Amino acid sequence: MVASAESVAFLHDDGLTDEQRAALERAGDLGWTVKAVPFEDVGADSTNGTTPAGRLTERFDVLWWHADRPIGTAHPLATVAETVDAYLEAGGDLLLTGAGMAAVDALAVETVGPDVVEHDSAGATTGLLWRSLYNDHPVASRFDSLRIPVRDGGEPAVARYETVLPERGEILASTVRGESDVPQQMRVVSWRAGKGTKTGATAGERSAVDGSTAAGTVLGVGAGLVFDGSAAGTFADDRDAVLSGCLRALTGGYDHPSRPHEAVDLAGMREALSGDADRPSYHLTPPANWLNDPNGLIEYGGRYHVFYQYNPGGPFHSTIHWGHAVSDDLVTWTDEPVALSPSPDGPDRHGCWSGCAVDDGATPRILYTGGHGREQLPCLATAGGERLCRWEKHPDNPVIEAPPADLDLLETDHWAAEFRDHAVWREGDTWHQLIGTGLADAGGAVLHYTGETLTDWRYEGPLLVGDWEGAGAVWECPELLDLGGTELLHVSDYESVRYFLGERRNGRFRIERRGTLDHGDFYAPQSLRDGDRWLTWGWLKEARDVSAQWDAGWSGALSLPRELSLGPDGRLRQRPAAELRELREGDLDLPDSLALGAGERDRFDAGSQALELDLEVRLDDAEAVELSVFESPDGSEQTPITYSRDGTLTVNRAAASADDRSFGGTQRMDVTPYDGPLSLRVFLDGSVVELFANERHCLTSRVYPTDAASTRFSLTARDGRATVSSLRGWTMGEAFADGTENWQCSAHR
Ligand code: DQQ
Repeated sequence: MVASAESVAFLHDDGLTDEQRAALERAGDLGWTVKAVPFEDVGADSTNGTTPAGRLTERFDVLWWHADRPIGTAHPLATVAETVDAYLEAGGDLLLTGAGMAAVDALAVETVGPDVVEHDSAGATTGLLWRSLYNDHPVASRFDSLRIPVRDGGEPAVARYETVLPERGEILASTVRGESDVPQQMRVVSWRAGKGTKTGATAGERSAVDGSTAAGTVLGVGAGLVFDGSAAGTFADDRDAVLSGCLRALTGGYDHPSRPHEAVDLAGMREALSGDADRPSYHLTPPANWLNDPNGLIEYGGRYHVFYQYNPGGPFHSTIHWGHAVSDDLVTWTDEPVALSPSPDGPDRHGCWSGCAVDDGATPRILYTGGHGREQLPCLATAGGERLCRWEKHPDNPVIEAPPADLDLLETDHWAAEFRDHAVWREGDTWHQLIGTGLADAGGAVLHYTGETLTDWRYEGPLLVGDWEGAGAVWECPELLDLGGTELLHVSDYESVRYFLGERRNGRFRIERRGTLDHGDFYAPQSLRDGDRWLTWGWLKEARDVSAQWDAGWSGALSLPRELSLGPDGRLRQRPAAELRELREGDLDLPDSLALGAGERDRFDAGSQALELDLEVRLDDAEAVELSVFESPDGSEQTPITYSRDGTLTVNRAAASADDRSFGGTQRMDVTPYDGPLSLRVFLDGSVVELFANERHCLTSRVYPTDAASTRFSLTARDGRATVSSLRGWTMGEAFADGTENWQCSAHR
């Protein structure tokens, strides 16, 4: 705040439109001191020794431009950009409503303007979908819901971000339409302006304005606040509360957030979500917002780097960047700022999608999918330093210009050709690359390329085509792992992760065995070669709806690292990485073994929702043994894991949440062939149940207990007697306990 009285300059062209006049008057009625200021006065020459910006600073706390028609590049704010920039540099604040948010790229505050500027569609009630991360904002804190309707009619001019994110601003709210959340339509953005962002204003000029180098805030509300006529409908009070909340946020010293790759407060984001019992504590999660596939896994300079598909704009899949976490021990992790962002003018403008890292003669490089419009093509980038905090994109990206011309690749609503995700490795002097796709007349496929360098690729042919019933139309995230004589190829077919054991012969993969890597909510895994072992992480998708994810403020976790190998029987082994034992904290007080009688239940309270349980179970003459986890004291909330005589293991989620929200059905896997007892390692972590059966079969389930006291578990046998021949359990430590103490990447890189 720079003026003594809280006052607002309502900027306008020669005359006020009816809508602008109504907005101006309404703000006055709400108690704000608002003065209409024509643009020609803003840019006027100095008459009394002060600059135009100086005069604005002296008189007004906030400049407000309410643009009630879609604006072009020659809009009136652009004509006074220098003055407005200098005003912002001096600590003044700016509110842009209606289509006005589109003015930010004409000012110094932003390089990527809103990509949609239009008249909003008529129809359903429309409003703001506020991010839970910022529910202390003066707009949101007034409402007891994150969903704030502001109009019931009209087709006002609006501006919003939809396929790109502002480079410098932080999204505060998206859109709610009728009963539906539309997170992809991002309508409220906050910028910290100034701080040398541009402007012709030198430090000398700034101090001529108010003697400081403070910077103001810009709030863009491209939301269709309508003041003239009846469009606000029954939501006029809410609309007014939004306007006043915005003006209060600007005048009242609210601490506006910055984008993650600028002044990073990753620890603060994690802290803000720390009260959420559904949030895993020892699995890898994003600091907040959205995570999907693990990417670019690499051990470099003695540290493990995990990158992941990340949307800084909120907990939904869109505008994908690469998030970054680092570990020395695979157990404790440190959040690092965003490592890879779309380039507004690059082939990855609409997203940096999945890819891998390679060590190219001690230089880490990544190959990832750049999305641009309806095209997706491979892009190369090289580490810009030892800490892998940022990546220099190759100037000739994309490194493959187009998918193979002789293939009829599947075209979908989104993509001209499904063609993405990269696994790259070297054999001798030759690089090999796999890319996932779908063939229009066959099904999912893995395409094979080779090259002497990472920029020149030769198409060799399809390594494998899913031309059988049920193979899936598209295969994503293919990967080929050498398990010593036998190779493992896995693909993600939208539903699950299929793996094939076999070998390459004459450019084709010959399948000897096949299976499913994990029978639950596990997708798009990627692996890291660590010495002589393979470690694999997968994305643990949420099993709850878009709105529940929005409310939580975060979405997605990675599985525990799994060691993949081949057993002496030629079958796949999957075990949790040995290092995870270091996460064990408290030893649970449990009997070494248990005899389970039919109809009897042995109950235990672990006092925590972050646990590991290890047990070995013999069915004796029982039909099944049930281990019920995340159980509430009265048993109304519980997730039963059942091992049955027919050789199946199921996770039943019908009663996982006591409040009638039941997300997902029963998940099942076959745990045969095995003729001895079942050995089960169970990792429970907030909303994750990750199961390893007989070190071979995995099932990861997402469940959402509502009761903080659902920390109990119980065991029972059905239709006979069974034996738990060993039973141990531990409470587990935290993966991100250190905050940013071990930070490698500074906020300003
Ligand atoms: N997720 C990425 C794609 C990949 C998919 C986009 C798999 O590259 O095909 O975020 O989850």
